[in-house]
Amino acid sequence: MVSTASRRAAPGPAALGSLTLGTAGHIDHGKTTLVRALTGRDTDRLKEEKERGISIELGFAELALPGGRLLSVVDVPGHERFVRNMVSGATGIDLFLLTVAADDGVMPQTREHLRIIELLGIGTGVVALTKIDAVDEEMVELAEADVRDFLETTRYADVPIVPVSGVTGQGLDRLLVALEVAGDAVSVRSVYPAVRMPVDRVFTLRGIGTVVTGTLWAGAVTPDEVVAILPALGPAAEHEEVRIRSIQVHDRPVEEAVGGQRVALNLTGLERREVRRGQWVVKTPQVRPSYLADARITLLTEASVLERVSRVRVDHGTQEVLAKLVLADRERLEPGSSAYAQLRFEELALMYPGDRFIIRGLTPVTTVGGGVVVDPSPHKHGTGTRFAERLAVLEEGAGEAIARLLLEEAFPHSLSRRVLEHSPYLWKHDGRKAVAVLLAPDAEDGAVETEQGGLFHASSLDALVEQVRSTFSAQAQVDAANPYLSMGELRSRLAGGKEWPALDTAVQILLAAEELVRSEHGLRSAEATGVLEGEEARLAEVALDRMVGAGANTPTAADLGVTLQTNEVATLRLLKALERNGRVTRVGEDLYYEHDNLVDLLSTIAEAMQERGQITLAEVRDLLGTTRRYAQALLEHMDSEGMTLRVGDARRMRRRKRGEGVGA
Ligand SMILES: Nc1nc2c(ncn2[C@@H]2O[C@H](COP(=O)(O)OP(=O)(O)OP(=O)(O)O)[C@@H](O)[C@H]2O)c(=O)[nH]1
Ligand SMILES: [Mg+2]
Repeated sequence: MVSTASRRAAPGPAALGSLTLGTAGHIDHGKTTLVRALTGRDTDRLKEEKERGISIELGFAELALPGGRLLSVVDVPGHERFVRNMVSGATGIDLFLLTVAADDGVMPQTREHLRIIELLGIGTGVVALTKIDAVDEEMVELAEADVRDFLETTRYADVPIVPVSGVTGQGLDRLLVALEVAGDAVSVRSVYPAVRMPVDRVFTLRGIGTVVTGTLWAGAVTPDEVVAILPALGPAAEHEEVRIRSIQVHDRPVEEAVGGQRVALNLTGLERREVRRGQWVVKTPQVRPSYLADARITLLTEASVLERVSRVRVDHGTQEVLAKLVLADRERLEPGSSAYAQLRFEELALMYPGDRFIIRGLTPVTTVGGGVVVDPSPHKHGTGTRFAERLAVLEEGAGEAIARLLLEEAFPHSLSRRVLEHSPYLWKHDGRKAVAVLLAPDAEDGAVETEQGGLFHASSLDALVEQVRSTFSAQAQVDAANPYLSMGELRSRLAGGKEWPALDTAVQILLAAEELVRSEHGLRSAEATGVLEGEEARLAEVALDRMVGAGANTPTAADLGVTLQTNEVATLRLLKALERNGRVTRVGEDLYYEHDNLVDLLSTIAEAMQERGQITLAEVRDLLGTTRRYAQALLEHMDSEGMTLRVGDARRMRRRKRGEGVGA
């Protein structure tokens, strides 16, 4: 199992580990006032915020709990126009502090914010019922009941509701205790174990340079380390190796910042305009930015039906990007249900498997749902059950099922064992174990490891081996004289001319099994018998040499055996192979003529026959200066080829049909 414990590992001086608390709640429900009452810090820093009396940007403060734990507090705006900023703040938090004003009760952004928190997978939190100083006790009770009713519709039915006043300080002690309890209950979040931080602010400090801030999601960073800023803002703006000069956590310099902490990084050699909110600071990025992501998405019960293709806003980390959302296996998605979908972004996004995001409509701009990334760099695809089935394997399958899928998809290429074991798709699994299961001798639909340490999907490779096998047998059948194929020919027949590593492996397998033979002419099926190679080919040339100028008195197999110093069986094998190659023709028992020689002999006979009208055996014998035996064999050959007709003791030409010629 890839350890996600690193998120909480190596706690800093705060000993209890770093947690981030995010506020949530409708506009004017007292979030900022409460944060100030708890921490002493006014997080509404902007002039516009002061003037309008509302929060716009994220605010940050540090809260020391009585038990010693330090919480990083992110205060978010409640205005419906700033939900995007709220999502940026809520991303990466560990627990929430939802405020509901006792004089107002549950309002639209009370619901929307808590839905967002739910969709982001935040485990727990506390509700503060604020402004109790402004209402009577009965109102407090009514408001509390209202909140409880709402909580019942969420996964947070059991979180405590603490009545407080940010103005008088009433109830704050109880609130701190409730936060303490909630903090202790925070379980390790299952986030991808990559060291990364979504950038929420960028500024320049005189004499120091560019500073970026954010909440570190996992892992640890130390000064002097090199990080990448992703996705690049353009082709000319790639910053893959940026050095961290120094780090601060809540305005204090530190030698190490860890997951869950509020972090400010001073980056060297980077102008302020070269980095912006929405980008990520990543150490050794294992996943690359992509225009596509496949995800499981969930539609809120309050949302309307989602059509198969729709345009949406996707809020992920601190980035908001427009996207086309394409349902993977259905025409429409009903409110309250979930399905797989492909997101096609208009800008590059950097998503890791398991990442949560929020989906908002274009008009009206309301939260409609959220999702979890299943494949951060899929191929572009439309709607069809097979896409959903593939995603189900990646999301819910056992490690070996995922590894098998990756091998199948990589085919006809192999994956190195190391790469497969560390695949981002196996982040929730033990990659080594998954691969070992596939390589076990009794594995069903397992993997094959090559000598070079590459892994192939076994059944795909089997199928290719079978294709290669039948390609060679077909070649041997079609052209017995030339059963050979070069690697290049095989490639163009089976792989469209491409370099397929699997094709080389398939050939190696068949060579090792002695089903294929490699010769000077290329590769051939071992079943292609009678072909002449090597020493046999040399002997055949010697035999042909003797036969070429022999006229009617062609050497017999026995004669040739003497010349070649081979036995009769071997000589006949040679002659049969030459016959298959079309170089010699069998004319009688043990009598073979070289092809061109035979053509000459037969035309001599045919011409004589034409002149004389007919011809006898004795005349042929004399004409060719040979013996009866050879003359007879030649005439019988002509008979059987349908060139001549027997008339008593003589032969004459058969009337030729159109298109027929004289030939061997
Ligand atoms: N009487 C009383 N007034 C409060 C209390 N909390 C906040 N207020 C007042 O309510 C108004 C809004 O408070 P804020 O803390 O700015 O509310 P907010 O939730 O941060 O608002 P946004 O960030 O804009 O969503 C201010 O005038 C506060 O003084 C409280 O507990 N009692
Ligand atoms: Mg505020």
